[in-house]
Amino acid sequence: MGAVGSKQHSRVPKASKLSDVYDNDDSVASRYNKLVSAFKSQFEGEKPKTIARSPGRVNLIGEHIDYEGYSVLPMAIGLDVIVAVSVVMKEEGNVEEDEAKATLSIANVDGEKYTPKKFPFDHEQDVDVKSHHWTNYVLCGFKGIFDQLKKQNKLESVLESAFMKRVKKVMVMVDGKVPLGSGLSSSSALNCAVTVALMDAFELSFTKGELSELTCLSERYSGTQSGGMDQAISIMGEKDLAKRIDFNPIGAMDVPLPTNLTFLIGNSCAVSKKAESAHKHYNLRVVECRLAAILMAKHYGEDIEKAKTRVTLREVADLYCNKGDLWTALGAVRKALNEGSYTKKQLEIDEGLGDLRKIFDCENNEAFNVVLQKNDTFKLRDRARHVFSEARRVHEFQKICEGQSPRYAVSGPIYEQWCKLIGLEPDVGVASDDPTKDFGHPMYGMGKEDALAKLMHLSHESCKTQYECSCDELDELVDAFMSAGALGARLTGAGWGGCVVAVCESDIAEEILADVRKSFYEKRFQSGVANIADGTNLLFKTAPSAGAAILHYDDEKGVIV
Ligand code: NG1
Repeated sequence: MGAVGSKQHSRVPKASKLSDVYDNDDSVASRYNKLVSAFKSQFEGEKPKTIARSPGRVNLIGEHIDYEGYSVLPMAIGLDVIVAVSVVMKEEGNVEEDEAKATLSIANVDGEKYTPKKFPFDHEQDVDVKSHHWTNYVLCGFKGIFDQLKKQNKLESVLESAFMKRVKKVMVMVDGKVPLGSGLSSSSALNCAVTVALMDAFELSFTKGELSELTCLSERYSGTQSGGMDQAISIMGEKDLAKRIDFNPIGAMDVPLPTNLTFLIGNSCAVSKKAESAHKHYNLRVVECRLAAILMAKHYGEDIEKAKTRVTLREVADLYCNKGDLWTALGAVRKALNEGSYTKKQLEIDEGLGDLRKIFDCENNEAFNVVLQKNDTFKLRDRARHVFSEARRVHEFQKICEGQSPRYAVSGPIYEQWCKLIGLEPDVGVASDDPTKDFGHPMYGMGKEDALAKLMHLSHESCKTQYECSCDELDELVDAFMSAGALGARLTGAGWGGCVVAVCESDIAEEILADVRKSFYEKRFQSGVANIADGTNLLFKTAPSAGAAILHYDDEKGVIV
């Protein structure tokens, strides 16, 4: 799916002044100055060669469907990670230096919380996924650059180049402002900022599309089977525009948001430890979706060995469900997959899939190996229903933003009555092989704002009940936003903690923030679950911000011009 308005062929912009990237804000300049002085004091007076930044993101709609190949609709936010890098070269003719192994030193402006580490300058080293150290994401970025060169058949020549052969040490200093474990993608912002900074420092140049793909793949070294949305929007985000991110091939299409609406972000204060809990949350869902895809392919009569090669639900829907028609796919789910859970034994023996470890190549994929070791039951129908209905909601959301009147409903009173009659759960949609397919589109006549909010609300319900990726704190925060007068609210990002995104009429945004501060946060400040000093990072208004950028660093004038 090539996208109109895609920016994947362009390069990351080189900004010469901070105002090219940030709204006027004095604190930005002092943050960059702090980065540079931390760099100099950590690395014995060395100066940065390159500085890059990449932002976090908020996903407006389209949760847990990127790894199934479906488009999602995020925007980049103002909070970002900034990285300074320098490369020291070996002195020519110095035999001792020639023989010494090159190093990669990584440090953080907040060195107490994020301790520094030194690694060999070796792109083949493993990332220690068991340690969950923050520098793992820096290593991901570092390795990804060489993977990309390999893919482009340039690895040998780059490694043999005079530049790479003379590298003595690479130094990296990081400062992150995206709250960790909050569903705003701090990990991808770090991976992307590091990748862009190292790319520039190594005198390489990849397109935004290449960077989006390579960072998606490289982040998998950290242990999660990342889908690609976070890296793509961090690299390709733009001020004032949300983006529809497509996959295979990657693309970013501009989506203008209604100007009378404001998006608000609230942190549930439940930290989602993505890497640590991947086996029972994120990676388990990736496994469940793949098993659902395999059983759907089998349902359509595919030979079992062929079915076992299917990876995503989209692949199967595109082949068998009326060229990917999502209503047809939703109908097929009801026929192909059982309600409730399947046990491993049911899948391996009754469904004839054989050893699941082989399907997921567990000998070579530790992430899937752990999922299969630690879980014995897999919910397939609910997960597939979420994926197809969420993909449908993304489509609808984009169309409404582009000015199409709200049409197809995934819920509504008439529709719900009708669903009851035919025994279908309301948010699932209508199968196109159903004779009553055209019955009722209750979003007809709805205002644009209400329709967008409704889609966000339905997305949350589906995440909560079908995909089971919400938690009590997220649900409570969604309710707090709704009671305060928001039009819609939903969890954003992977879930199981992290943030909620809400939408409201712009003129009452401040009132809503004040109300939610009272109803949700005050008791948390009192009990110590949340720190009042972090208040502005916990609850704030947001707008689409710029994506990754390289900043011109000049030691005389500083980065700030
Ligand atoms: P976060 O919120 O960053 O954990 C994760 C994935 C996305 C996407 C969302 C769910 C990574 C880096 N990101 O986001 O690709 O699948 O969950 O929609 O794994």
